[in-house]
Amino acid sequence: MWTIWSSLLVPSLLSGAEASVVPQSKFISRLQSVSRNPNYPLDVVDKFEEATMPKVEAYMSERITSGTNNNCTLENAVIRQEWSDLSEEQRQEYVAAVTCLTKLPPKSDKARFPGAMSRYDDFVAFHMTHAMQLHDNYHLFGAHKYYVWLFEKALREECGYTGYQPYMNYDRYSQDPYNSPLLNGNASSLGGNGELEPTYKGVPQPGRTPNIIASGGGGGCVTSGPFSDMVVSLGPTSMSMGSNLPKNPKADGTGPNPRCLRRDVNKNAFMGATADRAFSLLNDNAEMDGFYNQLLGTPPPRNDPYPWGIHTAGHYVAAVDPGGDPNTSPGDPLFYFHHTALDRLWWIWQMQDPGMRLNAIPFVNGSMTMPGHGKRQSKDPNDVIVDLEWLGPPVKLMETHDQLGGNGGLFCYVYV
Ligand SMILES: [Cu+2]
Repeated sequence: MWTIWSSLLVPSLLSGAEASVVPQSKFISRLQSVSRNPNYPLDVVDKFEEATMPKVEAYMSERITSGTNNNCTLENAVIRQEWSDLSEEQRQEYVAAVTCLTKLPPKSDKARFPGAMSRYDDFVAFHMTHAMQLHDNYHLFGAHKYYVWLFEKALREECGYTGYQPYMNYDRYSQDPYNSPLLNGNASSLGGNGELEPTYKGVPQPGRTPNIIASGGGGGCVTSGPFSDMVVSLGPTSMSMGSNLPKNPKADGTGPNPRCLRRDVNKNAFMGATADRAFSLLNDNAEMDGFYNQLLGTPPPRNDPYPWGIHTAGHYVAAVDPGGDPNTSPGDPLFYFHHTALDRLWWIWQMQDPGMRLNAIPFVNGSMTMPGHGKRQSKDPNDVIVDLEWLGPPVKLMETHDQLGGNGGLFCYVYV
């Protein structure tokens, strides 16, 4: 396959004699041997990611020299891949592992979460009761990195999954999400669209023009593919965007409320997270505050038909219930694909200048926080602990910023 790496080799090849001994690191060879879906040529972000890998190598060799890599190396780091780059068998193995997690008994407190039916729901239960904390300016990146990593760990250790958490490259699906390997409703997809729910209009976006992510024609129960028989129990909460949903017996949504998974596969949302937008996010922001604001779409972009920001866009590519409820959003397995995609973008951004960016946190001086979740904060980030309680042991915030040796070396992964 033609890649930036192979193009780097060309001048040496042309120069003759030493062509056969052009050094290529084991890491680069390893990444090049990862299979790719030929239907999706590398986009501008994929190429940017490839071009970043020599920086990652330089950075890791410094870590190894200084003895701070916690045994993580680029030879033993695991590789997270895009959904369509996995084989159909690998995709089905992932789906089977998630389904397995929805059948294992919960470990969360039964009295507090009578609606949590499974190990899968343990994660939803945490997110729905800690949404404010998880989305403040300290936690948005690091806490979600840890949260997704713990989910991946549960899939592997409790359900025998042999792969790693996939991400979604929104751009691959933005032109025709309905027929995409992600959402076409085949056995190797994450399930299909919801049925038409005429009262579902979309996701209001007050303050933006347009001021709604208009419905893509779904909004009701998913009827095809994996998760069409998923039983959603927790929620909805007061923040739900769904329409015609059965009410939860408990006011905070923690009671049992068995119902179908509802979706609206939505091109208007996908279009807000295309590769050109992700590239601008990565390339136009040397400072964390700018990266964070642009990711969240604040201030709202003008003269843009899809002015959502990639974070919001990615949440609504198919979400209604529970995926469209900011509290219970991990109740739709797509959540993990979205937050893994954001984790990848964050990592690529960090690795442009690890010395400056690895530990960067937005708005440390506390003048602003994520809109709608704002209370002033001015803690020293080194004092912040990410405590996911029943999901895993507490970790220092700065440990969650480092996917190549962080969390005592338990984090050790790259993206391709
Ligand atoms: Cu979240």
